[in-house]
Amino acid sequence: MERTFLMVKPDGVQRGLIGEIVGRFEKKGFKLVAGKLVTVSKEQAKAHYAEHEGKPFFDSLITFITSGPVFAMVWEGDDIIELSRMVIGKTKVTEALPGTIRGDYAAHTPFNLIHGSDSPESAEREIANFFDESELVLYAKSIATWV
Ligand code: IDP
Repeated sequence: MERTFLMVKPDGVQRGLIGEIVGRFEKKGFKLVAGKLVTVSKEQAKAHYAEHEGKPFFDSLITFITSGPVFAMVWEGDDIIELSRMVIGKTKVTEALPGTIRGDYAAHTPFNLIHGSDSPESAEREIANFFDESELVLYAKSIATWV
Protein backbone atom coordinates (compact mmCIF):
# COMPACT_ATOMS: atom_id res chain seq x y z
CA MET A 1 0.00 0.00 0.00
CA GLU A 2 1.40 3.37 -1.07
CA ARG A 3 0.61 6.95 -0.05
CA THR A 4 0.65 10.12 -2.10
CA PHE A 5 0.21 13.84 -1.58
CA LEU A 6 -2.43 15.44 -3.81
CA MET A 7 -3.28 19.12 -3.77
CA VAL A 8 -6.03 21.03 -5.56
CA LYS A 9 -4.17 24.22 -6.44
CA PRO A 10 -5.61 27.75 -5.96
CA ASP A 11 -7.12 27.78 -9.47
CA GLY A 12 -9.01 24.55 -8.76
CA VAL A 13 -10.34 25.90 -5.47
CA GLN A 14 -11.43 29.20 -7.07
CA ARG A 15 -13.11 27.39 -9.95
CA GLY A 16 -15.13 25.20 -7.58
CA LEU A 17 -13.48 21.97 -8.71
CA ILE A 18 -12.58 20.46 -5.31
CA GLY A 19 -15.58 18.14 -5.35
CA GLU A 20 -15.05 17.08 -8.98
CA ILE A 21 -11.37 16.34 -8.37
CA VAL A 22 -11.87 14.52 -5.06
CA GLY A 23 -14.68 12.52 -6.69
CA ARG A 24 -12.40 11.21 -9.40
CA PHE A 25 -10.03 9.70 -6.85
CA GLU A 26 -12.89 8.33 -4.74
CA LYS A 27 -14.44 6.70 -7.81
CA LYS A 28 -11.10 5.27 -8.88
CA GLY A 29 -11.13 3.37 -5.57
CA PHE A 30 -8.41 5.11 -3.57
CA LYS A 31 -8.70 5.85 0.15
CA LEU A 32 -8.69 9.40 1.51
CA VAL A 33 -6.46 9.56 4.58
CA ALA A 34 -6.37 13.33 5.23
CA GLY A 35 -7.63 16.56 3.68
CA LYS A 36 -7.70 20.25 4.59
CA LEU A 37 -8.11 23.70 3.08
CA VAL A 38 -4.96 25.72 3.75
CA THR A 39 -3.11 28.79 2.52
CA VAL A 40 0.44 27.80 1.60
CA SER A 41 3.21 29.90 3.16
CA LYS A 42 6.17 31.10 1.05
CA GLU A 43 8.52 28.78 2.98
CA GLN A 44 6.23 25.80 2.51
CA ALA A 45 5.85 26.61 -1.22
CA LYS A 46 9.61 26.91 -1.74
CA ALA A 47 10.19 23.60 0.05
CA HIS A 48 7.43 21.93 -1.97
CA TYR A 49 8.82 23.13 -5.31
CA ALA A 50 12.55 23.09 -4.35
CA GLU A 51 13.45 21.00 -7.42
CA HIS A 52 12.30 23.88 -9.69
CA GLU A 53 14.38 26.61 -8.01
CA GLY A 54 16.30 28.56 -10.68
CA LYS A 55 13.86 27.74 -13.49
CA PRO A 56 12.23 30.66 -15.36
CA PHE A 57 8.76 29.86 -13.99
CA PHE A 58 9.84 29.36 -10.35
CA ASP A 59 8.94 32.82 -9.00
CA SER A 60 5.52 32.89 -10.68
CA LEU A 61 4.88 29.32 -9.48
CA ILE A 62 5.54 30.36 -5.87
CA THR A 63 3.37 33.48 -6.25
CA PHE A 64 0.58 31.38 -7.75
CA ILE A 65 0.59 28.56 -5.21
CA THR A 66 0.53 31.05 -2.30
CA SER A 67 -2.14 33.26 -3.90
CA GLY A 68 -5.17 31.55 -2.33
CA PRO A 69 -6.21 28.45 -0.45
CA VAL A 70 -5.36 24.97 -1.70
CA PHE A 71 -7.02 21.69 -0.77
CA ALA A 72 -4.21 19.45 0.50
CA MET A 73 -4.79 15.71 0.75
CA VAL A 74 -3.17 12.40 1.51
CA TRP A 75 -4.50 9.36 -0.36
CA GLU A 76 -3.65 5.69 -0.11
CA GLY A 77 -3.76 2.80 -2.57
CA ASP A 78 -1.68 0.20 -4.40
CA ASP A 79 0.56 1.93 -6.98
CA ILE A 80 -1.25 5.18 -6.18
CA ILE A 81 1.64 7.44 -7.21
CA GLU A 82 1.73 6.17 -10.78
CA LEU A 83 -2.03 5.69 -11.04
CA SER A 84 -2.96 9.10 -9.63
CA ARG A 85 -0.61 10.82 -12.07
CA MET A 86 -2.49 9.05 -14.87
CA VAL A 87 -5.77 10.37 -13.47
CA ILE A 88 -4.20 13.86 -13.25
CA GLY A 89 -2.71 13.95 -16.76
CA LYS A 90 0.50 15.40 -18.18
CA THR A 91 2.02 18.62 -16.87
CA LYS A 92 1.75 20.55 -20.14
CA VAL A 93 -1.84 21.21 -21.08
CA THR A 94 -1.09 20.54 -24.75
CA GLU A 95 -0.10 16.99 -23.77
CA ALA A 96 -2.83 16.32 -21.17
CA LEU A 97 -5.32 13.93 -22.74
CA PRO A 98 -9.08 14.28 -22.49
CA GLY A 99 -10.37 12.07 -19.71
CA THR A 100 -7.65 13.25 -17.34
CA ILE A 101 -8.30 16.07 -14.86
CA ARG A 102 -5.91 18.44 -16.63
CA GLY A 103 -7.07 17.28 -20.06
CA ASP A 104 -10.68 17.99 -19.18
CA TYR A 105 -10.35 21.22 -17.21
CA ALA A 106 -6.97 22.96 -17.65
CA ALA A 107 -6.31 25.44 -20.45
CA HIS A 108 -2.88 26.81 -19.46
CA THR A 109 0.10 24.92 -17.99
CA PRO A 110 0.62 27.22 -14.96
CA PHE A 111 -3.08 26.77 -14.13
CA ASN A 112 -3.17 22.99 -14.29
CA LEU A 113 -5.35 22.57 -11.21
CA ILE A 114 -3.71 19.81 -9.24
CA HIS A 115 -0.43 18.54 -7.88
CA GLY A 116 0.44 14.88 -7.37
CA SER A 117 3.66 13.41 -5.97
CA ASP A 118 5.93 11.79 -8.56
CA SER A 119 7.84 9.30 -6.37
CA PRO A 120 7.60 7.67 -2.93
CA GLU A 121 10.42 9.95 -1.71
CA SER A 122 8.59 13.09 -2.92
CA ALA A 123 5.34 11.84 -1.40
CA GLU A 124 6.93 11.37 2.02
CA ARG A 125 8.58 14.80 1.90
CA GLU A 126 5.44 16.56 0.61
CA ILE A 127 3.13 14.90 3.14
CA ALA A 128 5.47 15.95 5.97
CA ASN A 129 5.53 19.52 4.58
CA PHE A 130 1.74 19.81 4.91
CA PHE A 131 0.57 17.35 7.58
CA ASP A 132 1.42 16.24 11.09
CA GLU A 133 1.36 12.49 11.53
CA SER A 134 -1.61 12.94 13.90
CA GLU A 135 -3.73 14.38 11.05
CA LEU A 136 -3.56 11.16 9.03
CA VAL A 137 -6.62 9.06 9.75
CA LEU A 138 -6.14 5.30 9.87
CA TYR A 139 -9.27 3.32 9.06
CA ALA A 140 -10.45 0.37 7.01
CA LYS A 141 -12.85 0.64 4.07
CA SER A 142 -15.26 -2.27 4.05
CA ILE A 143 -15.41 -2.16 0.24
CA ALA A 144 -11.64 -2.66 -0.11
CA THR A 145 -11.95 -6.31 -1.13
CA TRP A 146 -14.13 -5.28 -4.12
CA VAL A 147 -11.80 -2.66 -5.60
P1 IDP B 1 3.76 18.24 -12.22
O1 IDP B 1 2.90 19.21 -11.45
O2 IDP B 1 3.02 17.61 -13.37
O3 IDP B 1 4.46 17.22 -11.35
P2 IDP B 1 6.29 19.69 -12.47
O4 IDP B 1 7.27 19.50 -13.59
O5 IDP B 1 6.69 19.19 -11.12
O6 IDP B 1 4.90 19.09 -12.94
O7 IDP B 1 6.01 21.26 -12.39
C1 IDP B 1 5.39 21.81 -11.27
C2 IDP B 1 4.38 22.83 -11.74
O8 IDP B 1 5.06 23.93 -12.32
C3 IDP B 1 3.44 22.34 -12.85
O9 IDP B 1 2.33 21.63 -12.37
C4 IDP B 1 3.04 23.65 -13.50
O10 IDP B 1 2.01 24.28 -12.75
C5 IDP B 1 4.31 24.47 -13.38
N1 IDP B 1 5.12 24.36 -14.62
C6 IDP B 1 5.86 23.31 -15.03
N2 IDP B 1 6.47 23.56 -16.20
C7 IDP B 1 6.10 24.83 -16.52
C8 IDP B 1 6.41 25.66 -17.64
O11 IDP B 1 7.15 25.30 -18.55
N3 IDP B 1 5.84 26.90 -17.62
C9 IDP B 1 5.03 27.34 -16.62
N4 IDP B 1 4.72 26.57 -15.57
C10 IDP B 1 5.24 25.34 -15.51
